[in-house]
Amino acid sequence: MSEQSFQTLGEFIIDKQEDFMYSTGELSRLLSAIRLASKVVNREVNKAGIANIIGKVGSENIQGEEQQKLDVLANEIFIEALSQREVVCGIASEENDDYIEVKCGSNAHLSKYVVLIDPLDGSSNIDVNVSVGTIFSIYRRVTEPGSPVGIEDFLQKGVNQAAAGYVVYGSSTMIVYTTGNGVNGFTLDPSLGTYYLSHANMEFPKTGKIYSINEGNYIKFPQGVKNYIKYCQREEDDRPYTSRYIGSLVSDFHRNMIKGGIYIYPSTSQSPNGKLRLLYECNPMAFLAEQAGGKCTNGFERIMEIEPTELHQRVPFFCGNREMVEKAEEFMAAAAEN
Ligand code: P6P
Repeated sequence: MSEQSFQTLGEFIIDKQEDFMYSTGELSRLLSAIRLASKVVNREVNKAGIANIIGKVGSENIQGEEQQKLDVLANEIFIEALSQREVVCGIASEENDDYIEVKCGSNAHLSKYVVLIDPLDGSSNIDVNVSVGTIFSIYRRVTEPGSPVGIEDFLQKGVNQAAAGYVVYGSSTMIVYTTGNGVNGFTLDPSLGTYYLSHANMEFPKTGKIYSINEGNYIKFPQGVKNYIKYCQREEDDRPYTSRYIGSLVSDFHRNMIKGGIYIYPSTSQSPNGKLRLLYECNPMAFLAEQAGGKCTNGFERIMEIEPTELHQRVPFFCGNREMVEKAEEFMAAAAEN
């Protein structure tokens, strides 16, 4: 094998441990648990078509969405990996109605972190072999160490995140994460089962020409969004922009961060708060976006400043290049004035 010039994710996590004052190594162990779980999920995603685990288990999650078999499996894999290592005291998942107090082992309750996760985002794409992702958000608990974890440990503003990231199970599998010191991407070498640093210090390009939105919902969009879409399509200056929408948030976000673009899931007449969930989709992606020089709002205010009220609450979501998000916000503000 040619000499790999990349640092492994494991080495990187240890090297960056110094970024944390009084680091106890707990966050490093937490990130390592996520790394391991992602490899197991990657194996299952890659064999989905063969292992006949495609399709639905006939159950629904709290979102009322039919759960794919892989949804359920991915959820179990991440919960198991996080629980068995006594690195978190609580877990909230898109697939679970309520949060889970981690009791495995004698010390889990002493851990200072909670994790919120969307174990397999975009899972409806699995049957058609389109990339999917895992999204995670990590907070320090606010309740007393050793006491039972409480809902207040999960209902924290995005600005309080200790770390956030995603796994994209695409043409290659990558982990992209931040601990507040920039964004770094690691690509899995499946022949070795090792992630290597492949995208150091990821940042949105200064400009972007891609807009990602489900235009099938056009008629239901707020007027400001309709006006912004028409702006993207007009033949003037550097436009028309390119429309790219995979239907998998992680994949659309990942492409836009590399090539430059904006992803919008706005409120609609049917869903006044949009579709995406604040705590385990919008906040982690917002943390990454801001750390990569981008911007993330609900069309009017910073996503990471929104005070959460419910575990599965939804918010409108505008995320990407700073200048593209600000242009979209201009159209939202102008429409709101009329
Ligand atoms: P729609 C997947 O269910 C998801 O949460 C995101 O990954 C994706 O961008 C969006 O919903 C797709 O939603 O309504 O356009 O199919």
